[in-house]
Amino acid sequence: MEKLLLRNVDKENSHTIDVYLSGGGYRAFKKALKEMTPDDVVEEVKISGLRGRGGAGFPTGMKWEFAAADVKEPKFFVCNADEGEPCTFKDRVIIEKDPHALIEGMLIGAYATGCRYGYIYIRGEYPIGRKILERAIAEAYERGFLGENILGTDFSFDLYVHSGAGAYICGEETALIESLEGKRGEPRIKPPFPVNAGYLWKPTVVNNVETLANVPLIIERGGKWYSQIGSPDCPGPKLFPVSGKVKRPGVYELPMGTPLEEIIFEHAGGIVKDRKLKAVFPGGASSSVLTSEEINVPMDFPSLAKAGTMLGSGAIMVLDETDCIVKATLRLTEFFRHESCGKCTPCREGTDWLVRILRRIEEGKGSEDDLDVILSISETMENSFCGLGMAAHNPAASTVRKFKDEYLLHVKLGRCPFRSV
Ligand code: L3W
Ligand code: SF4
Repeated sequence: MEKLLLRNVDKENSHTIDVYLSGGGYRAFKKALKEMTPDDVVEEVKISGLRGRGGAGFPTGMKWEFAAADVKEPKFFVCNADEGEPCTFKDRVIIEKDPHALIEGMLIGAYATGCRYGYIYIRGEYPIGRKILERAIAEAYERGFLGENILGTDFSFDLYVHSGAGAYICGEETALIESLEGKRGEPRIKPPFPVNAGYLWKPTVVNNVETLANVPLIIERGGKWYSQIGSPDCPGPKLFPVSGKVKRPGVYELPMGTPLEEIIFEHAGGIVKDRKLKAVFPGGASSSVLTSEEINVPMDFPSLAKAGTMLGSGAIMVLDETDCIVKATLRLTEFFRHESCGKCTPCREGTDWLVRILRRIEEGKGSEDDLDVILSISETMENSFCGLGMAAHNPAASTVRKFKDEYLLHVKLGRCPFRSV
C-alpha cells in the first residue's frame, strides 16, 4: 500500500517546514481556505468516513459539525497528544517526524469549525516532541500559516503547545481540558460534550494526533477517495504499533481492517525464535485479550467489538508461549492502579483489589475462588465514572475467562510455572 500517513517520515529533516512544503505540504489547507467554505470541509470529512484514532472511533465529521453549529465564542481546537497508553507509540512518529501534517490538520479543522485558538496537549514524557512542535509552530507563524488574517483571509488562528505532567488520565478529553485550565486532571461528567462545553466551558474540538494527520489527505484527494481505503464501515489508513514477542516490532501503516494475523506474522515478522503465539492484546493495554485461535480478525472498530474486544489505539501487544499470562495481566493492571485518578470508587478500589489478587495468584498464594472475585470486581468496575475504570479490568477479566487453566496451575503448584526457580 502507498504510504499515506508515513509518507514523509523517512525524508531527511522531515520535521522542517521546507521539507514539508516541498512534498506538497499546506496545499490542502490553502485549498480549504481559498476554494471551500467551512461547511464544504465538514462535508468532505463526513464523506471520508474518518473515525477518531484516539480510542473511541467517533466520526470526526460529525464532531466537527456539532462544533461548527455551536455559536458560543471563542471556540477552541485541541489536539490530544497525550499518548500514554502502554505500548502505544504511533502518535509520537507523527509528532517527531511530521509535525506540520498535524498542524495542517488542525488548521483545516479550526477553519471548518470556526475555532480561533488551538492547543496541542502533549504528554510530559515527550520533551523532544514538544520542542519539535514548538519549532514547527514558529516556522508556521513565520510563513504566515498561523496568526491573524492567515494568507490574506479573515481566518485567524493561534496555536500553543501545553505539556502534561505525567498523568495518563489526562488523555481522557475532559481531564485533559481540566488540566489545560490549570486544574488537577480529573474527568468531567459527559454530557455536556466538549464540542459544546469544553475548555473554559466554550465549544472545544478534541481530536487525536493521528486523526488530524489524516485530514490534509482527505481535503487534497477527496473524501470519496479516502472512503475506499480499508474497511467500508471504518475506512482509511491506520498506524499499528506492534510490540512484544515479534521479530520486527515497530509502527506499521496499513489499511484499516488488515487482519491481525497478517500484521503479526507478515509485517512484524512472526514470533521471536519461531515460538508459539500465546495471546494478543489487540488494542492497547485496556483491550480484552485474544487467543492464538482468535487472531484472524480485521483490525477495525466494528470487527474487534464483535470479537469481544476493541481497537482502541490500535496498539498490538504480543505474548508468546514462554510468557506468563498472570504476570502480564498483573503488570497491565498495576499500570491502571497507578494511573487511576481516584475520583470514583469502582476504579480507585477496583484496580487496587485486582492488583492485590493478581499478585497473590502470581506468587502462588491464590485460591480458585479468587478467579470469581476478579470477575465480580470487573463487573462493578463497569460502573466507573470514565473510560479508564470502565476498561481497566478488561485484561484481568478476559485472561481469567480465556486462560483459566493457567491461573489454576499457579494455584495448584503454589508458584508461577514460568519461573525457573
Ligand atoms: C458530541 C455526542 N460529541 C461522543 C465525542 C466525545 C469524544 C469522542 C468519543 O474515549 C476511549 C477508550 C479510552 N456529541 C458525542 C460526542 N462524543 N458522543 O466522541 O467519546 P466516547 O465518550 O465514546 O469515548 P471517550 O471517553 O472519549 C474512550 C480512550 O478512548 N481514551 C483516549 C485517550 C486518547 C489519547 C490520545 O489521543 N492521545 O490519550 C481515554 O479514555 O481508552 O478506549 O471526543 O466527546 N453525542
Ligand atoms: Fe478517575 Fe478511574 Fe473514576 Fe476515571 S474511572 S474518574 S480515572 S477513578
